[in-house]
Amino acid sequence: MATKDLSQYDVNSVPSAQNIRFGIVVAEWNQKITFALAEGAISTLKKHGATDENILVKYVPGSFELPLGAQYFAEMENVDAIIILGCVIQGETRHFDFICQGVTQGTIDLNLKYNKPFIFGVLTTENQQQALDRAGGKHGNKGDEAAITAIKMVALKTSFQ
Ligand code: DLZ
Repeated sequence: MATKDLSQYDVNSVPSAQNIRFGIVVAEWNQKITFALAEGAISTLKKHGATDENILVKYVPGSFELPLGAQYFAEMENVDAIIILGCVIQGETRHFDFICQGVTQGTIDLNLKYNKPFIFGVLTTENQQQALDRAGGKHGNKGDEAAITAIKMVALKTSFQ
């Protein structure tokens, strides 16, 4: 289990997000948490130079729908990276496993199919408190981390061009 704020990072090690265009797909299921993840991601992108015009946000019903929502971005918008934000909380049935498996494999497939970064910002927790702790609570905000990862992956791709 995490024992620290996972969103701690060296600000100077992050490339500029100026002129990078981002898509963010947010699951509405567990929206108290996912909307907090989105706020974290957006404010972190802006902190590193992204503009409002270059941050596009769309919503899907649940985490299972995130890969398709992200694919719509890749096909219909000119974006450099897509950030996928969701929260799956363990219940009494195996639904949790199937949703986690679907969104994880779906995200990997998108990365390789479109050759651009699709960042996995999905919390998969045992309970709501663990999720709150990672959506602006004592373990930071997974949305911030997803934003940093998106910026770094776009910079990595650019470094090859
Ligand atoms: C059905 C369902 C359940 C039980 N739990 C979650 C969850 O914890 N987090 C989440 O994002 N979505 C959940 N969903 C909804 C599914 O992701 C999906 O929207 C439905 O199965 C319809 O495809």
